[in-house]
Amino acid sequence: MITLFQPKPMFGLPNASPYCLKLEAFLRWQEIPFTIQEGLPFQGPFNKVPFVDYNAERLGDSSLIIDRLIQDKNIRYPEGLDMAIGHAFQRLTEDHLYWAMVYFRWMDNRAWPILRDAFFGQIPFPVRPFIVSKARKQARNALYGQGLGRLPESFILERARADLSALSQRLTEQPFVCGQQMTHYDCSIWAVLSQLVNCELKIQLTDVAAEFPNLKLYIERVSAQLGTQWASTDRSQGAFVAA
Ligand SMILES: N[C@@H](CCC(=O)N[C@@H](CS)C(=O)NCC(=O)O)C(=O)O
Repeated sequence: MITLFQPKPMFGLPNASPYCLKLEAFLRWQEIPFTIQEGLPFQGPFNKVPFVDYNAERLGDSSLIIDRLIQDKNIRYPEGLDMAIGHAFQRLTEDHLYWAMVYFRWMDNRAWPILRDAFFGQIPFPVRPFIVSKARKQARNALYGQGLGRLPESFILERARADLSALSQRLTEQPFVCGQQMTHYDCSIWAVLSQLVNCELKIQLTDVAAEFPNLKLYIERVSAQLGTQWASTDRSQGAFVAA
């Protein structure tokens, strides 16, 4: 049995972290039994969520965990899928588009107060301002270190638009990122796109993603493959409760 540690559901999604959403999607898609416990980054091996307890080991990093499960459960894909394309688009979404999302969640003064109250609102007042300011500073430093945070906002938006355009083109040509069948790469891409398209926290990238209507159809296609109410319920109606 696997225990998945991640933050609580938020903004109408099972998780506001795309990496947590991706890993949970993968476990559900592969019907690998797991339970969920609330976890915070500092408890994980890499100071990030998600992390898992698996066979008496604590493992971190969603991709490392998925690679390990693919190996241990002997998960095989059919011939003919373009796994290199899947790998490249996973990098595009997780290591570039994700950071644009972080920018517009944490640095844009329209989204920030909503995010702040949702993430930190439960912390008792005397320490809350200190923790909030530390966390936002960390986010700003991370964005600066990654590089996007050094650019003017309009450039970040254009870069994200270029990513979404490339994804949209690929997913017009093929139903899933590697071709005709879903792979774990779709869990990554679906999880990031869900944050832009289906999240109650609207950011500037929400509008940019809406310029590519086939991305919403792709989200629905992957949700249907996940095959559970967890993924397919229309969360925009507020009807969803995480299992
Ligand atoms: N490469 C990691 C990335 C995980 C990650 O960045 N998680 C974020 C939440 S979306 C986190 O824990 N951030 C807390 C921090 O950086 O202190 C994975 O795939 O699991």
